[in-house]
Amino acid sequence: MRSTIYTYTTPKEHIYTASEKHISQEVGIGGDCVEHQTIYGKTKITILQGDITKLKVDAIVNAASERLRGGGGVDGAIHRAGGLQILEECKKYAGCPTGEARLTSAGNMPSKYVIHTVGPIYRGGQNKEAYLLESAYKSSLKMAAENNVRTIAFPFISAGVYGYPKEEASGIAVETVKIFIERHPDVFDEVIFCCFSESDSLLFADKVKIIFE
Ligand code: AR6
Repeated sequence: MRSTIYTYTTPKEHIYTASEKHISQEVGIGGDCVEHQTIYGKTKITILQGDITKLKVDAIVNAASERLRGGGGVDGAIHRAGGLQILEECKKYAGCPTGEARLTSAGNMPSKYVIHTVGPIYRGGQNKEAYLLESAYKSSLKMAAENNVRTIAFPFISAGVYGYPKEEASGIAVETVKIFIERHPDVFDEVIFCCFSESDSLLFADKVKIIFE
C-alpha cells in the first residue's frame, strides 16, 4: 500500500507549481505524485515522484558530470527539455569539480534556473564519497540562496550511473538539507526531493520521517 497523501488528477500538460499537491497516472513517466510532505520551521519538505524537468520551481538541480556537457540520466533529460541554451551557458564554465555547483538558466523548462552540481562516482566508499556528496548538496543550496531561490528541487544525486548506494546517499541528502535549513531558516519556502522511481521516493519519505519528524 502506498503512503501517498494527496491524490488530485491533473490535466496531461499540466505544469506543476512548487507547492501543488498532485497525482496523475497520465502525466510524466509512470505518474507524478507527492509521496510525502512535512513542514520544518518555515520550509516545506516535499518528496515527489516524477520528472524534475516539469517542475515549476525557482531552481532544479542537475546531477551533472565534471565536464558540464550533458549526458544520460537526469542530466540528459534536463538538457533535452531545456534546449541548447543550457549547453551554451555551461560552455562558459571550465567544467565543475565534484562537490561544487554552477548556475545556468533553465531554457525551455518552467523553472528559472538549473543548478548543475557533480556528485561523486562511488568507488567503494573510502574515497571521500560521503564528503563529496554532502558537498554537492551544500554547494547547490548555497548557490540557490545566493540567487534568491526560494523553491528548489533535487534529483537523487549520484544514485544512478555514479552508483552511490541509495540508503546512504538518501540519508546524506536529507541530513544535509536539514542542517542547511537549521542554519538558514528563512531562505527556502520549499525543498523538493524529486525521485524518478516509486521505490526511491518511498526511501526518501522514510528518511524524512526519521530525520525531520
Ligand atoms: N527526473 C528526476 N529524476 C531523474 C530523471 C528525471 N527526468 N531522470 C533520471 N532521474 P543519474 P548520477 C534519476 O544517473 O548517478 C549523467 O550521464 C535517476 O533515476 O542521472 O549522479 C551525467 O552526465 C537516478 O535516481 O545521475 C553524469 O555523467 C537519479 O536521477 C552521470 O550521469 C540520478 O541518476 C551522473 O550520475
